[in-house]
Amino acid sequence: MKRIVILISGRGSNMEAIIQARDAGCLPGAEIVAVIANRADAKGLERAAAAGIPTRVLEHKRFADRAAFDAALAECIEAFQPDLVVLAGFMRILTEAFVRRFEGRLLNIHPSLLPAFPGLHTHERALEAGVRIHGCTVHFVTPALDHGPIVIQAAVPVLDTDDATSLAARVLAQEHIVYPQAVRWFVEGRLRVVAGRVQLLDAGAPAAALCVPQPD
Ligand code: NHR
Ligand code: GAR
Repeated sequence: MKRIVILISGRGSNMEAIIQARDAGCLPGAEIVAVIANRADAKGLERAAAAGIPTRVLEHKRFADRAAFDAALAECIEAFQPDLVVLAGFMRILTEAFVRRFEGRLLNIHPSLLPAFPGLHTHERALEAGVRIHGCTVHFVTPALDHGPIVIQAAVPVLDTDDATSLAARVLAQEHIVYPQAVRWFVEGRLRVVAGRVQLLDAGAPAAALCVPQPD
């Protein structure tokens, strides 16, 4: 079994999409061994606990600096011996030392079509820039923020009537599809990074039964 640790900061809907994919049998060979939050009030913690997944809280505010928080976070993660660490709406920039420790087994979902709009407030910035296409990106995490090798992206149209809330909701629906897909590929051992780019091994294989989250 591939052991997965999920890091969250808030709502945890991407975490929930991965849990749902597991429950639907769409992540064979994957075990979600822990959910860790950097905020005690992260709503996703309740959902994880309700799903029977062990949870931990490590509040960044209690640490002197980023290095100290990241060292403690790494220890907390390592205790679960993960094969994969998934950032799902995790809102703390990670130090190079942390990223190096988990490099190659650290995924993030970012709410833009990278390399456009790295960093925060992506939906507002997409509207401001007037792009007609927006979306989300799953990537391997590297020390350079939001610049790691890209695993999968999904695009959505930007409508004239959009505000940041409506655009974020349209993107989020796609996040819930592509993140479980990326995790599945990782668990299947089908992702290889060559010269900073992701190769999907056995891409010609028959597609797995379409596993998409069901609307609430
Ligand atoms: N760390 C590294 N080294 N590389 C990446 O690619 C990372 C990362 C940590 C998080 C997620 C990322 C995103 O998808 C991510 C990718 C937080 C911030 C941020 O500025 C930026 C990008 C991302 C996550 N955080 C503020 C900070 O000072 C705090 C903001 C807050 O608490 O609300 O860390 O967008
Ligand atoms: C998602 O849109 C995710 O892409 C984004 O925050 C949201 C988290 O939602 N991540 C970032 O902005 C990282 N800086 P969730 O908690 O419901 O998964």
